[in-house]
Amino acid sequence: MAIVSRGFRGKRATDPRLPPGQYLEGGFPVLSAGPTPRADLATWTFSITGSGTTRGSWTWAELQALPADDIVKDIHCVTKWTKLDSAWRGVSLDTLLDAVEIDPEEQFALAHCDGGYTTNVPLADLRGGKAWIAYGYDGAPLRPEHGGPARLLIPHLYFWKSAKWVRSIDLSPSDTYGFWEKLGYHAYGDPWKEQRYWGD
Ligand SMILES: Nc1nc2c(c(=O)[nH]1)N[C@H]1C(S)=C(S)[C@@H](COP(=O)(O)O)O[C@H]1N2
Ligand SMILES: [Mo]
Repeated sequence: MAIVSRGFRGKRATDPRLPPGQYLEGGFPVLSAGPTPRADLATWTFSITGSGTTRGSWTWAELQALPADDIVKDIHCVTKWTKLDSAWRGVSLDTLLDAVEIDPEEQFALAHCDGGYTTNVPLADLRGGKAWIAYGYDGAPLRPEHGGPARLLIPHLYFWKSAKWVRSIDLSPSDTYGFWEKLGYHAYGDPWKEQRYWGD
């Protein structure tokens, strides 16, 4: 009887939303490679660039004026915590990318942040309702330690791709590794394929 009961509980403990090798985290850990930058919203802009030219740029007020989504997604950090049903508010990258000119060969993106952090992602992963510039979390402005005023949110990839304090996305015909990717993290980072490090 005890054995049956234990097996039953063991099975229920595995949430199907948990990717391989991950555990459930109830809190919201802060993971930053450096100090938290403080942005001045009066001069803040978010830009999309490519081949040395600016394709589009939005002030804080202009970004706030765009249609926003309320997003509820699971997020997966490569250090193995997964947070279910995290609730964000932000502007879809589809809205921003549709507003700018993009050369067909520019299929790679590198996000740049205040503080110097970078991360690469294929342009295709920023389209199709899969990525946002998020400025709200849990019904409040996104706190600075979690990337406020605004961060990239790409929940279908490991969370290091969700660049905090994002200021621009640079489009290019070639893929350039970002901060963690140069240090050995996987170029793509699919949590369901456990693409944590080079060679995974
Ligand atoms: N600019 C910047 N963005 C960043 C990071 C960082 O150090 N700097 N860390 C990444 C990593 S490894 C993770 S897991 C998440 C952590 O986000 P959080 O601190 O809101 O949990 O942010 C990602 N984005
Ligand atoms: Mo991370």
